[in-house]
Amino acid sequence: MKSADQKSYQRLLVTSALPYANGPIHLGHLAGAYLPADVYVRYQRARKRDVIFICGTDEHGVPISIIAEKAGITPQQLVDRFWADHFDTFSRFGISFDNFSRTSAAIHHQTAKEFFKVIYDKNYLVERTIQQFYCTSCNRFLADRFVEGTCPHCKQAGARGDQCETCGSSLEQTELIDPYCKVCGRTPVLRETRHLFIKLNEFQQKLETWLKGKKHWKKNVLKYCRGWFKKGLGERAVTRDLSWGIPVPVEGYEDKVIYVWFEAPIGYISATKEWADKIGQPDRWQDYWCRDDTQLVHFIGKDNIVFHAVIWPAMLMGHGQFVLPAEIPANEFLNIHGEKLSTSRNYAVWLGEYLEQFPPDPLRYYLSVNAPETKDADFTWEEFQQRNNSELADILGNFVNRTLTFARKQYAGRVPPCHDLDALDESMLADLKQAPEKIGQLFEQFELRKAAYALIDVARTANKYFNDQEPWRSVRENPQKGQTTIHICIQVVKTLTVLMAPILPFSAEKVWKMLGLADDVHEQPWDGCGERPLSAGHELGLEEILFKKIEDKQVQPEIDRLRSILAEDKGQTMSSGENQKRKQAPGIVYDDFARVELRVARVVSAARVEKTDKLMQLKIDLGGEERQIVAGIAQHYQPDELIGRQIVVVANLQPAIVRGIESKGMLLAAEDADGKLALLTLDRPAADGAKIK
Ligand code: B3M
Ligand code: ZN
Repeated sequence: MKSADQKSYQRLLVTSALPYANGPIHLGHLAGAYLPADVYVRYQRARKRDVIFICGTDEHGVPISIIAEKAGITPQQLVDRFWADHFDTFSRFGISFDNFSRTSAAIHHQTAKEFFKVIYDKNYLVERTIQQFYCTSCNRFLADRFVEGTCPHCKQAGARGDQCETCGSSLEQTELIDPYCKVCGRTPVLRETRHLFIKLNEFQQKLETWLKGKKHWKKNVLKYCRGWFKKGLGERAVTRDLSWGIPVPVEGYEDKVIYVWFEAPIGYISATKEWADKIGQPDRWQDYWCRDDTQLVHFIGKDNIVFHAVIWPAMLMGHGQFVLPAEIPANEFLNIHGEKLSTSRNYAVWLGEYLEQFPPDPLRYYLSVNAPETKDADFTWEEFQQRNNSELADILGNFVNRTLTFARKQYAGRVPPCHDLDALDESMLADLKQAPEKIGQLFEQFELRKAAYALIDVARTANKYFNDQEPWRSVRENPQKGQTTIHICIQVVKTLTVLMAPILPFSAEKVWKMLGLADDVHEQPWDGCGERPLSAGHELGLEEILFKKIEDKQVQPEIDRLRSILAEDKGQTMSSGENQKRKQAPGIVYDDFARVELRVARVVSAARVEKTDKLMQLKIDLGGEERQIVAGIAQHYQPDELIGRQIVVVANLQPAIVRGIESKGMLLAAEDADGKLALLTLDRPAADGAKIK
């Protein structure tokens, strides 16, 4: 087969970056590493290539430990919850992994340990004694993000032990100014500890030579790698003093774990092994990992480039028995309404919430046609709506619908025969014949945007053909011509269905049914799909609306929600001097706290917000002032449990519009690990409106 690098391969192993199991999946995830990979794999399956698609959750590392600790649960409980959550979300979006594994699985622990041992035995690891921060109150070494402080380069507070988010520099934790323990806030002390380091320098030359063969790779990937080579690859610690992770399989190191970024990519191998076990052919994984004619393709976001394009290949070279990545299509980031996505500020579009309102395909389409391929892309709800309505509904959906409706009305729902062809027919058929190859080439080169455009273009051409042939006229004036036109239009619909299946899998299934076809559209061969008409007389199914128009009132609440977060942030932005002061020390000063006006409020009335599961609309009395707030507590309290009670609210929060309802203030509640809420109430009655200090 002809791949992007023009080599010939026998099989394909496609992976998506292993998402951390520490929070739900959002739009940025989908656009970066999952949707492009899924579309690519679906296309390759249709080309009847030997391909498997592997992923799983990344379940170790410091952030997971911290989040679990803060939630009062074990890391295992946390990752169990998010493994299930990710699995569910990806399935509902049609991300068609052949296996979705996890790095806490026994098979991964074993595979990672074996890999580590090989690298160790081959003397690629060296022991070094280093100074590391230790928190005497938490009684532990503060690995990576367990320690924060002020960045020595840009002087911003809140820089992490491994990297400063503000200026992007990668850091040694001992460089931090005013370091503090991320968990308890105390100043740590320096202690000696021993770690194993991988001698990346020994691989530099080999890596550089290898990368010279990858000239067709995306510029962003090559640029990052060259930057690393220029600085020179040094030694990197591959062990950590942590309790959560995979124990280091080397004597004297039993109480340490393997660095998460060392073992996570090995997860691609373990997940393939698990897949082979599941299909009852336990050795099959070796076909994909141990043979040179496998094309290994890693889909990732740009923040993972160095790990996949430099460190992981070095590890694989060191190990010596596995294939190296052939392609690393790394995507840039997706912004939302012009701003960087931020999960901590909830400035994100969560996929679970999206699916409460809309089907998956319109988003799959929008993120394809607007994929962050070579530069950051911007998601807006307005453009989402507009592309759904004008491209999916008015062009693609409309063509399918008008063709099938015409056939049902004029030809009793059967495919009419094809007679002599005129020039327009010939040209339509010629376009159709070329379409699979044309779109296929784009998929092959990871040009998802262009492929999505080309798909809609076929439908656009077909609409024009329909209009130009005027079948409504020929059906009376020249019946044979009318039949031929609709015969060809049905052939176009059938071809379009195969062509749309990688990007729009759910819609393709629908159209296939509308065509009266009972087999699986995802099994249809791509090659030659433009040249396989349905035979005359074939009975079509019933047509239904393929893409519903999205109305303003469906997207407006989403836009309002994002705007209110931005407005809130602006409200909280202080003058830069003040900001500077605030950022220097960990923790907040009393003035910061005093800015938040907490008050006692009495619930006067409560009612669920219609068409939502979570929202409750409350009227509250702040001691003479009555206000309305909207709160996400409807799954935890009944309205009549609340009426008359005294609760605690943030009274000076900027008003926000939630699902079209104004909310002035925010109530406080405790949230436990499985999302259950408990309202803050008073120990004994106080005056309504009383200040809380
Ligand atoms: N979990 C980082 C991320 O989700 C990391 C990827 C691992 S891929 C081996 O961005
Ligand atoms: Zn501490």
